[in-house]
Amino acid sequence: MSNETLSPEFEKALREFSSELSENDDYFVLSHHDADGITSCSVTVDLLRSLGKNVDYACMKQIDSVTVEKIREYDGSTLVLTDFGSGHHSLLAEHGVKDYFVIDHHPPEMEYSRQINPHYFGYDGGGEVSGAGMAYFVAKSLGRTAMAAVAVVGAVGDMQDSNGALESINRLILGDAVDAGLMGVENDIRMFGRQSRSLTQMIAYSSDPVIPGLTGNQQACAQFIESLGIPLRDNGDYRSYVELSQAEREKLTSALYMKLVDLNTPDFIIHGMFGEVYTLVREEFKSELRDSKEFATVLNACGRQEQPDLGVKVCLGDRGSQWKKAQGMLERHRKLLREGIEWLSENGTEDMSNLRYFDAGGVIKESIIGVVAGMAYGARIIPPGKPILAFAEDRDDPGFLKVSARANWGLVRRGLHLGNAMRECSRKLGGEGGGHDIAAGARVPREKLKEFLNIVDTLFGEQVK
Ligand SMILES: [Mn+2]
Repeated sequence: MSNETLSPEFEKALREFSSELSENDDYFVLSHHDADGITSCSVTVDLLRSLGKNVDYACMKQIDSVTVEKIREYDGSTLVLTDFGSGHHSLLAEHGVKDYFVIDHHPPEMEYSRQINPHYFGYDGGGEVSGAGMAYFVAKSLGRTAMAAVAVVGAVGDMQDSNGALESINRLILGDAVDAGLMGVENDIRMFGRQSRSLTQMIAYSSDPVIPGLTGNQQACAQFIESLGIPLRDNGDYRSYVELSQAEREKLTSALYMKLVDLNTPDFIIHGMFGEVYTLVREEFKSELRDSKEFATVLNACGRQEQPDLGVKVCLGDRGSQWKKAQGMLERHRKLLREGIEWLSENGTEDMSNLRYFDAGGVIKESIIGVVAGMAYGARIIPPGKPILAFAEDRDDPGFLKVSARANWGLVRRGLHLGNAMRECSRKLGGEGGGHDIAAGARVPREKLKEFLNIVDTLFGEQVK
C-alpha cells in the first residue's frame, strides 16, 4: 500500500504522548463537529474505552470566548481536545482551562507539552494527515487499530484526497484499514454518491467537474445514460453506480471522459475525475456508510444539525436506532440543501468584477450555506467563471455576518486562494477567516459588508492571472 513510515521522532513523540494520555481514569473528549472532528472523537473514545477508561464526549462548532466557558464545566475529568485546540492555547489559558491534552493537525499556535501535532515533525496537516489520522496514530501507538477505516473517513471528510488519492502518512492508515479487511481501494470515477445515489442524480449533482449539458439536468443525464445502453432501473428500482457491471462502468466512464475531451476540458480537470475511491467493505451494499465520501457526508449532516453525537455513535458501530436517526439527519440535511438551492435559483447572485455573491439574509442557515453555494456552483445555477461568496447571519453574534467562499479547480490553478483571501481581508476589517484554496470562510462585521466585498474583489483580481 505504501512505502511511507512515520519518522522515528514522530513515533517517539506519539509513544510519550499516549503513555501520558493513558494515565488517568476519567476522560472528556471534546472535538470539532465536522466529519473529521466526529471521527477524531470516535477514534479517541474507542481507544480510551478499549483501555477500560470512563469516557464522555461532545463535539462543537468552535472554541471561542463563549464556548470555552462550557469546557470549564467538565472539570474533574481529563480533557482531551481533538481536531482543534492547537490554535487555542492562549484562549484556553485566559479562561483557566489547563492540563488538557490536544490531538490536532491544524497549525499550532505555540508549543505545549500535552499536544501531538504533525507540524512539529515535518508533516502538513492540510494534506498529509487529518485530525482523525492523528487520533489513529495515538491509538496505534497503544496497539489499537480497530478504527483505521473511520480515520480514513475523517481524512476524506477533510478533502485530503483532493489530488485523486490520499498521500503521505494518510496512506499508512489506509494500508492498515485494507490489511485489516475493513476497506477496499479501487481506481474509478470519483463522483459523489456511487453507493446511495441513482445514476442520474450522481451525474447531475456532480460539482467537480461541471459537465456542460449534464450537470444540473437529470433528464439529460437519463438520456445520456440510456443512449449508452445502460438501463437506469433494475426491477423498477433506480440503479446506483456500484450496481453496474464492470463493462457498464467502463462504458459510462469512457463516455463521460470523451464528452469532457470533446468540450476541450483541461486535462487536469478530467484527471481529477478519476482516482482512488475508498470503500468500507463491511458496510451494507448501497449504504451511505459503504463509501468514504458519503460516510463523511452523513457525519457532516449530523454535525451541522447539532447532533454530532449521533455521528460518533455511528462511527463507534451503532447500526440500529442511532444510525436510523442519523439517516433522518441526512434526509433533513438534503431537504434543507434543496430548499437553499431553490431559493438561490429564484433570487440569483450579485456580480462584481472578480466574484459573485449572495446574501440570503437568514433564509439559508449559516451551517449549510457553504454547501448550498458549492452545490449550486456545481450545478451551474451559479456560473463557474468566478468564485462565489455566500453571506449568512452569524447565529452567535448578530453584529457579524458569516461568509462561505467556494471556487473550482480551474480558478485555483490560475492562482486563486480563497483561504488566504478570507484571512487577509476579514482581519483588515476586524473579523477572522481562513481555509483551503478552494473552500474557505470568514466572519466580518455586518456594517463592513460592502467594504469587505470591495477588498476581496480587488485581491481576487490580483491572485488570478
Ligand atoms: Mn480536521
